Amino acid sequence: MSPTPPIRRSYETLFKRHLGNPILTAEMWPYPAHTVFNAGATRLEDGTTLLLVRVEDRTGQSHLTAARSKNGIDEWIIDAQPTLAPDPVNHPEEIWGIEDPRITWLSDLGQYAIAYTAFSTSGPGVSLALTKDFKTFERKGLVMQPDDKDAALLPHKIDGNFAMIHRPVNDHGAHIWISYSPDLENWGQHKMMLRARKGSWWDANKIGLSPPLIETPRGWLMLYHGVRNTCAGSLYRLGLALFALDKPEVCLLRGDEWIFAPQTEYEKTGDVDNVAFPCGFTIGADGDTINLYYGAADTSMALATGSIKALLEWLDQHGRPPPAVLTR
Ligand code: BMA
Repeated sequence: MSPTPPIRRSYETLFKRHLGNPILTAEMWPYPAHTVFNAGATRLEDGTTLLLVRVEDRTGQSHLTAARSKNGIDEWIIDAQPTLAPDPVNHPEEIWGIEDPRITWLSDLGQYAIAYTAFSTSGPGVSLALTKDFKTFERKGLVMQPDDKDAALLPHKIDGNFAMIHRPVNDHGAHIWISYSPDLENWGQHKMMLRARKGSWWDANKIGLSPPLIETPRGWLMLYHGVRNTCAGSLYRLGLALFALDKPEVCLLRGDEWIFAPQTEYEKTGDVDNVAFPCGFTIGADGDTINLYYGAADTSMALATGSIKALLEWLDQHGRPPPAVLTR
């Protein structure tokens, strides 16, 4: 029998905001930019933290630009020009810009995979690009047709196939799915991973993957955003779930409560108020610290740190296997 959880006097703080937030703003950009947010993140071989930042200009369209820092906190060196710009001539699906990249190091290929939103005239879809150095890119093109977004690859193959998480939308809702591919181009074996809940739940209206999954000995840890529509607009908050290592579509535990929500001025006020939207993380040298990079109010970039161990402990106390159908 599991031990009785201690009585709670307040909610746990699982992610601590960096006091210097926001860590990246449009004012720091080497060229005109309106907002900088929703960056993918990775740590390069030499220890440098690289953020691939979504930059929106005054046309309203977005491109991606790399910012590099030795400590992942400050002294960012930002590319002087867009690092990955939309290419509507060869990729018409990018006509209205490219957004929200998630980066995964694929050890099988010795390359980084970037899954990003391509904003086409039919809506947002998922595109993939590969790179070794964040200077040159091999575009794989649109791999999931609109409406689909919030995608990231798993870092290694599952049963001989690449795996990608994504969030298609249809009349039946916006839920998180996983699909498999032998070659990163042909995708199949589509499986539902996690459903948006209903009614008054904090994650009732839409859910989507936030950063790529975090691999732990106990399973794949997922931070996902849940959206609740209110009369005052949408609220974006973060929840936690754990999936089986060998069968990532199997959810082992899902927390009922959100664990992170817009609270500070830079998260509550901006182009889109009340948004905390992480698209990337790095792991600290201790193997436990999560540096979570998130877009704040679709305006700037912020950083918060958490612990894998603490997240798993929280899920043990506050999570449960999801029922087959969530109608409550
Ligand atoms: C989502 C995405 C994000 C954005 C968020 C809040 O649907 O488009 O890029 O940060 O909405 O506006």
